[in-house]
Amino acid sequence: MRPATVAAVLSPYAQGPHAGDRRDGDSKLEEAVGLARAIDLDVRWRQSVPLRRITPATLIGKGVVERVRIAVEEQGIGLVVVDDKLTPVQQRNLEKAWNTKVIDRTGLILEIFGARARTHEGRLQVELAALDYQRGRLVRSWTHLERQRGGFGFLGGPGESQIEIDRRLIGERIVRIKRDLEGVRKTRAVNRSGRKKARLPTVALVGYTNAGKSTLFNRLSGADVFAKNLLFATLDPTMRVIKLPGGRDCVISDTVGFVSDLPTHLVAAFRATLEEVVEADLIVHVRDIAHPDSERQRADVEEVLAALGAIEEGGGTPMIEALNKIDALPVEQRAILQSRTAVGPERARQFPVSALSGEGVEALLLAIEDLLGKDAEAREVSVPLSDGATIAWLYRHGEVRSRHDDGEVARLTVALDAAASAQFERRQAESGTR
Ligand SMILES: Nc1nc2c(ncn2[C@@H]2O[C@H](COP(=O)(O)OP(=O)(O)O)[C@@H](O)[C@H]2O)c(=O)[nH]1
Ligand SMILES: [Mg+2]
Repeated sequence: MRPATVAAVLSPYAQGPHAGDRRDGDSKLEEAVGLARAIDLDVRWRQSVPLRRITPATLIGKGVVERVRIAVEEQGIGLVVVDDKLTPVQQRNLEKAWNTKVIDRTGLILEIFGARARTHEGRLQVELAALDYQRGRLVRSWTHLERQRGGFGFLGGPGESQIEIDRRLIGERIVRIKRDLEGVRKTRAVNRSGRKKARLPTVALVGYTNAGKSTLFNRLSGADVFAKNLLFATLDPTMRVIKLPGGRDCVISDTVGFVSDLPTHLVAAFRATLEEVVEADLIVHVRDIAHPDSERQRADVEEVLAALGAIEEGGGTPMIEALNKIDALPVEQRAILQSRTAVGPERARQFPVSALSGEGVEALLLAIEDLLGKDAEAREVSVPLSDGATIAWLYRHGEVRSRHDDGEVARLTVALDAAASAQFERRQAESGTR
């Protein structure tokens, strides 16, 4: 494994007359650090800076630029993330001032998506967004160079300057990707239904950045992260096979986190990285229940999942919520939450946990097992229509998904949990010996 890049995160926030600005600034910084960690940056220095006015050349003011310069030098920082939008000129000026690489928020998010896009479609979609971003940089950052060079254009056609060639190449690549995407979309549905049958049941963890998905992922898989990372360095580190309490295996996947104020031109790329969620057998929505925006975040996540067709009213993939970070709640609030989820209608849907301490995680695992159990044991059975007792038994103990009566027999697709399934085997064996 290559050593992690030592990074600094600088999070500018608009400072107005509101008392909440400071806290907004803090949670914005926290999120930015969470994003940086998502691509394994080793964040050694972080700071949130109020932006009273914008300095055109560098976005942030002179004093802050100098403070960062010192930190970069002292800590051996190789990359500074500026959690805002930088123009190409600002980015270049900061790189010069700090003598280090600088990326802005969009650049960081694109890095994450690029590292995490798993499907062909996801990769195409991310590349499309990245090219678009690059093209924007190219146009503006090269303009003055071009003027200096006088536009010889000896590399291209008549009168074509380097920037125009680059722009044209990017444009051509974009056209090609768009065409590929069309093709991928057409075959997607077919592939999906074919794949779903042969594999282990999959649980996808979704939620906002910093909700605790990765912490829960590690907790659920009981992983000694360090050792595992070394062992499986070449495997996808965001998927693991875990053993459920009852002994069954399932795959658990840690997905790309939702990001607050996602730049609109990155929405398609983000959704593409969530493709795998659509194919999951169960979605666990990890929520930071101690976050002040917890409810709004929940609504956001559900809206996106619904738009992807991952969850639907009265169908689709089952979803439960892990209400994470209960250890960070005030004692009374936590008690209320725990009693509500112990008896209320939320009982089967919401599970208070602390990924950090492990509290509640066993109950969550049992719920996962229960929900997967129903799905995985779906099977097809044929019962003589004369055997009304068995048919009635299947309706009572299982979930009948489909039924075709075919002459003398009823052909049923029925989902049975492990216990019901065993019982059914016994019934069949008994009726066979009669
Ligand atoms: N207090 C508390 N902090 C947690 C808990 N779970 C995760 N965190 C912290 O929240 C931050 C983000 O966690 P992480 O797992 O990286 O979130 P992700 O972005 O959703 O993968 C880290 O600083 C974790 O230590 C929890 O149950 N309680
Ligand atoms: Mg994570």
